[in-house]
Amino acid sequence: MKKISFVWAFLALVMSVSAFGAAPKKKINVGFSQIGAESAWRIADTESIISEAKKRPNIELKFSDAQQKQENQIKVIRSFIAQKVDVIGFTPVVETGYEPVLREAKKAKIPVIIIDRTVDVKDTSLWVTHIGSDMVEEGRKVAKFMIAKGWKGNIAEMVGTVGSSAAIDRRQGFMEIVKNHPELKVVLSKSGNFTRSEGKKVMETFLKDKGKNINILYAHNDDMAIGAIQAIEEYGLRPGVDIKIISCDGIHDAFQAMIEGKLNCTVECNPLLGPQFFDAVEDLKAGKKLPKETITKESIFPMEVAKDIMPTRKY
Ligand code: GZL
Repeated sequence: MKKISFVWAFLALVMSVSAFGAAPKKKINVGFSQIGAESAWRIADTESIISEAKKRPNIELKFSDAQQKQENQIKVIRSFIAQKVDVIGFTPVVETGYEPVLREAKKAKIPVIIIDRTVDVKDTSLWVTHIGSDMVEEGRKVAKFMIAKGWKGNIAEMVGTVGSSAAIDRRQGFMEIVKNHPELKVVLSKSGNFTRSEGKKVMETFLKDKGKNINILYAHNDDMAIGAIQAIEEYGLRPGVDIKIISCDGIHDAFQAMIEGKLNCTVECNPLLGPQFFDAVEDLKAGKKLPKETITKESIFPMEVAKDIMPTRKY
């Protein structure tokens, strides 16, 4: 008799709980380590991640800005592990040096999703999936644009952050094509670390060294190109005319510079990765199998289309 009343009491409890609404679903705790705020591209990327997390009530986001320092990223990833987050997301400042902390995450059974830049790690089991651009292809697009436009002469290359996959790949794709075109010659190459201020400083050194003998500037991102444009004008030359300029990202200020005739082309690199990142997080937690790689679709914008396209741009 006692047993039956216990069963009824238990059923009544279950019914009452469900009558007052099911117990709140456990949130998915995500720790994200962002590189920094070095460029307009990065700021747009951060905005995309944070705003997307806010749209998803089942996501609890712990967001950290590493101020472009790898040691800060490693430290905060360790703290995410200690806090036992459900998923770790990050964009590596540079390609190497993350293997130990990725092994610690794996040992703690915390899956890692990489977006944007990549890591150079043999053991690909250390992360679940990568979502980002094909930056070797972006470098190829830069070279093919120069050739299609019939550009000739001395190229100054402004490299992104040394050791980053973005800089390595954009140079690799570019050189793969240019090496077969003797009319294009890289005579200067130096890192501006993807920032506007360093881009201006590096361009000043380029101009001091080669001045009017620079025919083309290839900047690995728009922010460095915009810094370079200031230096070229202060030097007394016309950016986009005396020195042709092409860069990567496709930020708002690049479109403005193209409308003003100071930048000749920008190769798009999409920073709005928030929705794809959190879709991957939710799919992962739902037990779905994720592709190892998801490449974002991108375009190329010559100055001639800047005025028409600019109103459609989201970053
Ligand atoms: C590219 C990204 C680069 C951008 C820069 O995917 O990693 O980092 O081109 C940013 O603007 O700093």
